[in-house]
Amino acid sequence: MARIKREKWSKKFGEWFRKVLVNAELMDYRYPIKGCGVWLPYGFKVRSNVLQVLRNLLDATGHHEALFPLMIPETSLKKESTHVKSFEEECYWVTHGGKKQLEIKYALRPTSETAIAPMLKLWIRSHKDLPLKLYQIVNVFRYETKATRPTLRMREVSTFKEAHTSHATFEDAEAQVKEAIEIYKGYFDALGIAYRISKRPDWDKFPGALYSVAFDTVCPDGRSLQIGTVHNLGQNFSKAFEITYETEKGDQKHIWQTCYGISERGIAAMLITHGDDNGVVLPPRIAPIQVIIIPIPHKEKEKEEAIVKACKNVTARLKKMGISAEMDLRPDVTPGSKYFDWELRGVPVRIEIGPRDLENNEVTIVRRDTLERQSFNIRNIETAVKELMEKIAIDLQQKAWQWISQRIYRVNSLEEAKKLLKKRAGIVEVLWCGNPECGHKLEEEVNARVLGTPQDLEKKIDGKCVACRKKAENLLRAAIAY
Ligand code: 5CA
Ligand code: ZN
Repeated sequence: MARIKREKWSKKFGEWFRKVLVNAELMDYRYPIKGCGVWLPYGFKVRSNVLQVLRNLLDATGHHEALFPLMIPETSLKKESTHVKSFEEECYWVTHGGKKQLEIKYALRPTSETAIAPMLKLWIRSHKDLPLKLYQIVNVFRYETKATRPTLRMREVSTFKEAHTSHATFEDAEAQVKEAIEIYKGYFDALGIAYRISKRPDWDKFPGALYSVAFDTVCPDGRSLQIGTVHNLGQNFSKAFEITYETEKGDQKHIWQTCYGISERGIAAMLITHGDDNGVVLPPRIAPIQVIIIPIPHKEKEKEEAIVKACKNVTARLKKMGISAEMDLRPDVTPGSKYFDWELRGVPVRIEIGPRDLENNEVTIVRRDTLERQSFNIRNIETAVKELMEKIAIDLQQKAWQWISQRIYRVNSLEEAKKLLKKRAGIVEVLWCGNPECGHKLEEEVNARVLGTPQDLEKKIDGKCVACRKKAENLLRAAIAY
């Protein structure tokens, strides 16, 4: 792989990312339909490990995994008017069964509110059925008109985790939004991704929602990337689909709903956050292979055999500890090429064993993230590797948070904000009166996107709106967004 230096990332990271996906055998994007890609076996393992983190978080908080059909009849999709207005244009439509034209066409789900709602209507009878917290991990289809990008903007989103919850009261739905935000924090923290949490402005909320809260990260080029969203749907869908429950007193009331979704874009954010010149860098929890053990060849047969034996021994001991360790014993490949291959694939820890190491009863351990080398006594190898992996996870996360904090700017004038946005410096925060017009002023000219108001800050607002100079009510974030 032609290496792309990290200094050039600001401009070249898109190219780096496309190359690394293929070269590290994560995804092949050359499928004959634009916006569709193939998860390669190694990438699929990474994906599975990421999803395990997510499933654990959801299952531990009373969510139940289910699986709904892919096709949604147009009659269902059309029931909630704002929802359909936005998604109609983005749907792939199934119009024929064989040669016969269908009477009612089916949409390939762009998201599943309208696939789930008719079933909730059948299932939910009384307050005892609530809350009901479901999720599914499926592919969804969106005929995206913006430029598609592997894993970042797909037309077949292959890894869409959507949670859909039903509640008796507005307050319960509000509490669910808070829980969902905590779950996503835990998820992105496990992947070592840094983020900001913002309540989207009214003009950019999810179609059919009361309001939307989003997680955004910042890419190496200074553009923001929306990596997850949590929506309070209010009663919009329950009214459209007439989903009611019997209260304790015996009256019928419409349910309150929330939904929250993330996709392979989060996996992409993990790769982009930690990657470097040499390829991807995987957090140890996510890495399919956590430790790669490489023997340093020796001319003398006996010494060579002793080295291989030591490698096998170390591998077995690590495996016994539940660590995913593998040896690279390929005979005709130089150690240098082996390092290159495993660095590219992001294996967090490399162990080299050579003749000198053996003489000293030592092994050489190299961490993927910093490429630092250290010698360890072979006797303590288990503890050394365990501790190192924990340290790598913490360091990766800290580095990511440090990086993003240097790309958040608090500014006092519209000019300053626009100047920073124009050069894609990251996320800018300004004082705002709450008037959409003032928000749009920030978006105009530089083609920025308002990300919304902070949900992750203790705000003391004191000052004037950057656009109209009236009293500010809140902070407003904006960035050039992907
Ligand atoms: N029904 C709601 C919650 S499940 C929903 O569809 N929300 S969404 O439209 O905001 O999508 C959830 C997340 O999926 C987004 O925050 C974004 O990170 C990701 N996503 C959306 N469109 C794509 C796409 N075309 N390719 C990859 N990821 C996407
Ligand atoms: Zn204003």
